[in-house]
Amino acid sequence: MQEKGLSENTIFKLLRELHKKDFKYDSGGILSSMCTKPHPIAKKAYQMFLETNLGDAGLFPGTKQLEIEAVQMLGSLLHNPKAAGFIVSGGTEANLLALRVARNMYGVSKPEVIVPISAHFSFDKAADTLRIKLVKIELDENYCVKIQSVKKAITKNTIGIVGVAGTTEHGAIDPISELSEIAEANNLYFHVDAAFGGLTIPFLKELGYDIPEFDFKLKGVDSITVDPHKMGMAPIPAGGILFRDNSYLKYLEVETPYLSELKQATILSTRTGAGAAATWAMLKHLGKEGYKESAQRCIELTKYLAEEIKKLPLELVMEPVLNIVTFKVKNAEKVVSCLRKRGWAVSLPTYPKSIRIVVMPHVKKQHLKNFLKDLKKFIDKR
Ligand code: EBR
Repeated sequence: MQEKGLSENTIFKLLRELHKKDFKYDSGGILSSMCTKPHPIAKKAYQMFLETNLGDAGLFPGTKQLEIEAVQMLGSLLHNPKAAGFIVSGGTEANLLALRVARNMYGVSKPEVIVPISAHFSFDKAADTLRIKLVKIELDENYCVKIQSVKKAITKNTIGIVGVAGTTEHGAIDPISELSEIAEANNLYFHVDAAFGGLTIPFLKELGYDIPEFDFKLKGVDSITVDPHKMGMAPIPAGGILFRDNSYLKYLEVETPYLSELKQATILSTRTGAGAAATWAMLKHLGKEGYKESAQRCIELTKYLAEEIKKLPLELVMEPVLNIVTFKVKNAEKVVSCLRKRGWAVSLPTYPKSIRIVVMPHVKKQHLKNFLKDLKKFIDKR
């Protein structure tokens, strides 16, 4: 650290230089991310609440109210206006909180949680932190968890099951209602990771897409992760964890003697209220209509991209259910690295070897047309 501070001009000159190195959502080059360019109103709300700390919520009762209302709005959308929870740092913290409740609720000495192999790696982090064994279940031909294998995996140590509504790699939706029934029949905790799908599926259903129930409508569902900083268009950090009601929170709370509130449930202690404010602003501003429009746009562009990829001709890994396209390419690593040199960031799923594109709200048709032109060049060259 230098002795004498730099001027504002110099600071911002240096910041701009490094910022230039980053990918920008507006270029369309970011095709691998589940985050997107935050909505201008969400950004404004975020800035307005930059100084707030929900870790000492008694000092910021207005911000706390925004968090409570944001959770209620998300809960209503997911068929449970009584849901209790928090706007946290992201899906990782949300999933960790869900497993923490399950572990503390059941008090089994060697707890096991059943997850599909498609579950996000945040569950590995949560399991390691909480000393839970994850029992990973294989997928069927639609990249959804195999129900029969879930049933077979239940032991006396099993405390919970996780289903994913919008898997990270393929956007597949596990058979949530079957999993919910299994959890109920075996008295197990059931968490739905809808970090990605939770702010898309309800709107696609309203638009007439045939997607089975995945939320609190199903009696066995105890908690849901739904991330405003993914399809919600809020800035990072804004994750969402919803529990069926506030009776779950006692399994998380620790005493916080010197603060303005006596108990705290989240992993982070000092935590921004800006994510809650931005989430609240987005849910209020866009309303169902706005989110429906965004979901429809993304899914239509996804279908366009999938059809064009088939024409190349390349084989899709699966027909898209949500706004993710995965397709098989020979020498995928090489193609990805060529694409990157041309300014396209796409990712390489683990199973099967393929290329993955997430069609987020910042992606425009023209971006996809340009991308397809480059992709064609690279696959022709191989
Ligand atoms: C992808 C996050 C991502 C974001 C990846 C930006 C690349 C980017 N996924 O450039 C599920 C189903 C996920 C997920 C993250 C998480 C963790 C949980 N569940 O803590 O907010 O797809 O990253 O969410 P996080």
